[in-house]
Amino acid sequence: MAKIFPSIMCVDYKNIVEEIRTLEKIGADHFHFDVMDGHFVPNFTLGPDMLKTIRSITDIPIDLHLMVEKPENYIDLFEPGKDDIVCIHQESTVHLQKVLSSIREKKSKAGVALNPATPIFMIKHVLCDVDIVCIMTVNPGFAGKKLVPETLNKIKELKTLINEKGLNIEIEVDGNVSFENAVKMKEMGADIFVAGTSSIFNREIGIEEAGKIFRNIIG
Ligand code: S6P
Ligand code: MG
Repeated sequence: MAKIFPSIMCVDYKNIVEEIRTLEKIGADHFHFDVMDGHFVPNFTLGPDMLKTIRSITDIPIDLHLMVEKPENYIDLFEPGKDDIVCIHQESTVHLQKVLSSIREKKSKAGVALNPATPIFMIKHVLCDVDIVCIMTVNPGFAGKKLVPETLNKIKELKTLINEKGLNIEIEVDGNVSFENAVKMKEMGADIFVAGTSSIFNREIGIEEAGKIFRNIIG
């Protein structure tokens, strides 16, 4: 079954507890937690203290998306657990294999993310070190950005590679995963859908109703 990872960055912080309860109700599988450092991407978002707060509100595991340079220096700050995913960018460290294997040594799930311009072959030799590959379908840094259409072909290319090699890797898509785009992403082979302002945080529909629509679409 496809998985929904609501993006915590898109929550209304004035009503955070209530919104998290609604997200639990619609069947959130993990909470997607975006971390930005103002260098790797031109923005700042959530940090370790905020993550502690989220963990005090819910037991749903975390999908930690580190959009930071040299993620190896910051992973421990977030105290990842065994059900959590730690996702680092291929472009963010020169020691990709080492950092990915260190995440697994800590017993968390290892994820690698790719910016839209980064080809799939850049991670070919670390596929045995990851549980999840996150295809960024927008340029990272902000919610509410437009899909980069070529990234749809990357999902398909990756799916083919995973099948050929018989690997047990889930494909996550992050960025402008609207109801309409989610259909195309699923067709290409996506398993995990990061839900942001384009879908479940559509304030006109409301989280609960949008969550039902989204679940029906991705199956
Ligand atoms: C973007 C970040 C994402 C956003 C998500 C928002 O840099 O990594 O996880 O939170 O993409 O979703 P939407 O539907 O507003 O694009
Ligand atoms: Mg993200």
